[in-house]
Amino acid sequence: MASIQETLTELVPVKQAELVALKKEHGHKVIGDVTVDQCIGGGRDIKSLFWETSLLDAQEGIRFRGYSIPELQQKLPTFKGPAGQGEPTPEALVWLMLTDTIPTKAEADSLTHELYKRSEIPQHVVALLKSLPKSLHPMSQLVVGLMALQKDSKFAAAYASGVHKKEYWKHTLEDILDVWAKLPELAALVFSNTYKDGSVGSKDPSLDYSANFARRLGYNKPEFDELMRLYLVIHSDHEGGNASAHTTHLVGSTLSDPYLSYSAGLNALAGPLHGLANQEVLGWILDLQKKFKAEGKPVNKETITQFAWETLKSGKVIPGYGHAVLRKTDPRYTSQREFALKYLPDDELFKIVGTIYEVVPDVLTEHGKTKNPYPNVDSHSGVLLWHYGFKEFNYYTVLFGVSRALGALSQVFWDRALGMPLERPKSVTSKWILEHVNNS
Ligand code: NMX
Ligand code: MLT
Repeated sequence: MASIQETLTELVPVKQAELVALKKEHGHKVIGDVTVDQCIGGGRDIKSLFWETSLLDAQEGIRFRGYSIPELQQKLPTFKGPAGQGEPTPEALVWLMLTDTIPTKAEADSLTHELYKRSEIPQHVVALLKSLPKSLHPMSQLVVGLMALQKDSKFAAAYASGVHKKEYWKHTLEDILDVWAKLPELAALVFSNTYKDGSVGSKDPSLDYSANFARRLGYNKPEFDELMRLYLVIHSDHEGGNASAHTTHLVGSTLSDPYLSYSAGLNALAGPLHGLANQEVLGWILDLQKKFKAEGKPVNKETITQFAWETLKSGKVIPGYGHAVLRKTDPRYTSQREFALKYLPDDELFKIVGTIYEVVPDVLTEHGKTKNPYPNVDSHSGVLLWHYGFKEFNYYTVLFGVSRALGALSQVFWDRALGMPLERPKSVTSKWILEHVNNS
């Protein structure tokens, strides 16, 4: 059986040739126009990014290399064995995102093993993390840790030694495998430094990436391992335009190594309109519970509607709802709901999430601003974690950060392998726009 490195070594020249042919045959053809609204409105729907690992349809949601989430659940190997025996593993998904092929169980396991081998964190990083104040947000701690690991970047070392550009991808792949391997370890250290005594649970080579991450965080229940697999799979990639993936790609295009590139992506993920929304959702639900308990009222459709309007009238967004490009309920919400129906149907917060779904789309529609009144991935993830006693919700975005590395860096691999150039789109001033529209 070929390793991931051997598989990619065979594939890279094939994909390079395909891209050359695509450019030669179709390079001059038009795939979209840009309106003034798009230019000043965050670039929505402008097709200007090249992203191989996933593609989003505004109505249907995300597909990874052509597969929807339910299809991944039917086709990808699981921890126990073939597809269908539980949730797919993130390692299997990574194999798919990198190679465009569904892996066998043995291939997915070989990646698990490869990552396990690389997972050690150097002592200087452990010490650095321990020195950070507990009050520093876990996302900031994660970025500090990842930046400190950059000392060992194999791409940066190869570049400094003058390696030929045709070889960049090999050193980039080395870094990417190292970052994937070490991120859960870093994340577990951040968790323990912030909420516990600085020590982390032990890992076990017979377990997969997700179960080992769970052990490091202090969780030792097969059901929680399954949740971790689902979580790491569904948060991994959301095509290229989302802020964390796009930032990673942009920084990577300067030939910054994967540590630097993904640290930048994490900083984007830490914003409340992006990944931090999952911590905000939990806070919102707890606030509403607290408020109505204090007032002696039940949490039901009526009180949730009231709370949603209060949020909107105070000039805040309802976290977990709306999306920049999706226009229907996020399939990642649906997959988490299905998990909850299977494992925790009677959970109180899960029921509240369900009631929120019954009323908030109508409230947002009546409010009349948001283009998509339906829930996104962040509206459900927190309550699943909470159910298993994972209540440190300021930390939730770190889990998102461990997952998003899988997709964003799979694309960075292909960026280097395909020799993608420095990203540098054109900007214009308001004066330029006025002159342009008046002259056309
Ligand atoms: N609650 C209240 N107002 C909203 C919401 C919401 N959930 N979603 C959109 N709007 C408002 C938005 O703020 C904007 O108002 P204004 O004209 O005053 O600036 C208006 O509706 C139009 O926005 P859209 O074009 O629908 O959305 P946009 O593409 O600008 O923003 C989000 C997308 C995701 C930033 C926005 O829907 C939002 O703030 N949602 C809540 C935060 C959230 O859940 N973020 C997580 C997204 C997923 N992720 O993991 O990254
Ligand atoms: C994501 O997963 O990155 C979010 O849904 C945001 C986006 O796609 O823009």
